[in-house]
Amino acid sequence: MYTGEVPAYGTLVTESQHVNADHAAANPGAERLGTLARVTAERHGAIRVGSPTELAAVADLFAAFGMLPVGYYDLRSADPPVPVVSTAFRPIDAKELARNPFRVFTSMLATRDRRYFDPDLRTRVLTFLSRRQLFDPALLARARIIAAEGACDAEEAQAFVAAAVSAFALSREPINKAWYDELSRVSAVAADIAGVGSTHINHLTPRVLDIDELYRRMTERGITMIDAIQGPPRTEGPAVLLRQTSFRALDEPCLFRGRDGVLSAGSLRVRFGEVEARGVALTPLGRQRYDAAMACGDPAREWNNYFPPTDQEMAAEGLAYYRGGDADAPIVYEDFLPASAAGIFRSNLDSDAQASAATDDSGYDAQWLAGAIGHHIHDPYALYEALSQEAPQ
Ligand code: OOG
Ligand code: NI
Repeated sequence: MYTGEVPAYGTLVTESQHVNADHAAANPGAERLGTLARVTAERHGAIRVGSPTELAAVADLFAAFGMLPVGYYDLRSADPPVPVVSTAFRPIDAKELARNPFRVFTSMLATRDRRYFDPDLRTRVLTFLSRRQLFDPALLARARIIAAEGACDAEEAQAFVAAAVSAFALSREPINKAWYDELSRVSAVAADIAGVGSTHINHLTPRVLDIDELYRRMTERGITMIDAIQGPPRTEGPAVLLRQTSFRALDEPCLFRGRDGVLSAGSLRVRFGEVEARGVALTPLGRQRYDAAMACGDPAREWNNYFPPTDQEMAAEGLAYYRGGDADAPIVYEDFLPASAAGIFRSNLDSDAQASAATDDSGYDAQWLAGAIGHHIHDPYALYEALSQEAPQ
């Protein structure tokens, strides 16, 4: 669906496959962070929803695919802020991830935050959201049964996946222009989420073994990437966490409905492309070091003052996770980075959020979100810690 709708994504996937094959052929140890087959199949996507009810529906749908909410990201603390709180749906078991290396970063509009939504606007947003239906109730009912049974037969799976995919296509329904514009003044994200009647995959991200090379090749092919690769710099030592970069999709035609009810042709830029490279997962101590390195002004230059050059030392100093503590068995970072996520959001929006001087008494945090959607949100560190206790394979 996405290749059909966003042609530049097709180019990205093709280039990513070439980069991976070339990199694996030229570097004997290239597959230490994942086999060529897995990395080349691997994707993450992103969607955005408006309310806990909608997020709970997403959780039910993805549970049928063995994807559970992991981690809590508050992008309101980014600079500049994005008025959403997020989690990511993915398999939590290493064996399942190896066979099903898919994640969906899922953001929820922060309508309880008064700095962006005064009580009147919040009420109107909630009313709008309560009238729309992101997923067919029959699809969700099937999803709940599949999740409970842990399986379904192949024929049913085909129909189920096709129905789930179509729920994430970009809608061609006319958009109420006045409402969309009012929300755009709060934030482009608010309009993208609550200005339209459905949700859509806004990007899909292949994984590469060498993101600097991919960046070069995409630029060569005439696709303008954002200025920088987000996340840790390229280093000589072990790759850590997650590096990512993106490009803007083209304008896509849409229909706006004016106050007078008349339809007019317009365009929106709501979908884009992104690519990622993954490194070893950092422990809380390693993450503190990472945050300090990134705050130092020139992380690429200063990196060696924060991190040792070998996996042996990373393991011995308790900075990163390795299976059974074995430096030859790095545990890949399977999650996201809030600063990079906010950078990815921002690079693809026309304007930043306009915060008022009101105080935030929303109470948003991981526990609040878990309670609001009625699903446990897994702690990524607990998952890495448990895996590090297992013997290398
Ligand atoms: C999500 C942006 C976050 C990433 O890779 O960090 C993300 C969005 O734009 O909805 O996908
Ligand atoms: Ni992404």
